[in-house]
Amino acid sequence: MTYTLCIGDRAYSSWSLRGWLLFQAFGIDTKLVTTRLYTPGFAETLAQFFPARTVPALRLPDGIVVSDTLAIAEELATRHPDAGIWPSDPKARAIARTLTAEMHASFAALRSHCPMNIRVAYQTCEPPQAVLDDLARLETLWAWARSETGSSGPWLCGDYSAADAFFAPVAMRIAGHNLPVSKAGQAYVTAHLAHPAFRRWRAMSLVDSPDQPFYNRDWPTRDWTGPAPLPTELCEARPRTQPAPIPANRLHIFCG
Ligand SMILES: N[C@@H](CCC(=O)N[C@@H](CS)C(=O)NCC(=O)O)C(=O)O
Repeated sequence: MTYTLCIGDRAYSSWSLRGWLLFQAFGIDTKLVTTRLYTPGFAETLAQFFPARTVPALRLPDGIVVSDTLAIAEELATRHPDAGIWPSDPKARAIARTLTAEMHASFAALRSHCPMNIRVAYQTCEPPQAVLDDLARLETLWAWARSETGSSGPWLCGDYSAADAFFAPVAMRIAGHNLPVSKAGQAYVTAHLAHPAFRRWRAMSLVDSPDQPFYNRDWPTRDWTGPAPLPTELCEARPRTQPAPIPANRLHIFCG
């Protein structure tokens, strides 16, 4: 028995990305079940994950469903204490937990004005003041984490932790919506775009299902400025359900 993680459209489901990174970025295996947001099949698939109503939803090996990313992070950290989901240093861990909880609960303006859409990059999204205020709050938290933990590398609290996994969709929003951030903020975004697990997700998100026009906006577009995606193929059969190791030059996504 192992874990089973249910995720939504990779291009649009920011919470699914967070949930998936909690496995992929920390070397924990899971089976994957995919579903599509805003389709009749969504509720049907989630019925197998009672009582979850949103993605991601995780079925633990003992059958219990954990239906929220923060709870998934805590559950995995408890079950895999050496995976590094939280920093081992108590002070850095408290900071990582604070950042993660803030991300989980806040930034409504950014989230609603700039929905995650990995398939498009905009020249501008005409950010209103509330979005700029959210960005300022994010940058305050990021700078505070670095200064308190002494992190001088790419990540906020030392090594990559759950806090970084939770901010990956924000990095995607900043890059995809060309949002104004400081040099330090931009460096953090760049680190996310180059992270192997994020690159794998992004490559898969470009081909894993049809577009959801609901997420499109009328803003002028531009070319993607991050690393080019690895060539990715959608395959009909699913000979294995757990993510393969990241191959050097090609990804296969098994649907069905
Ligand atoms: N608090 C939840 C939020 C999950 C969430 O809102 N997921 C969205 C997709 S990104 C969803 O399932 N939306 C479908 C719906 O609300 O019906 C978590 O942390 O996992």
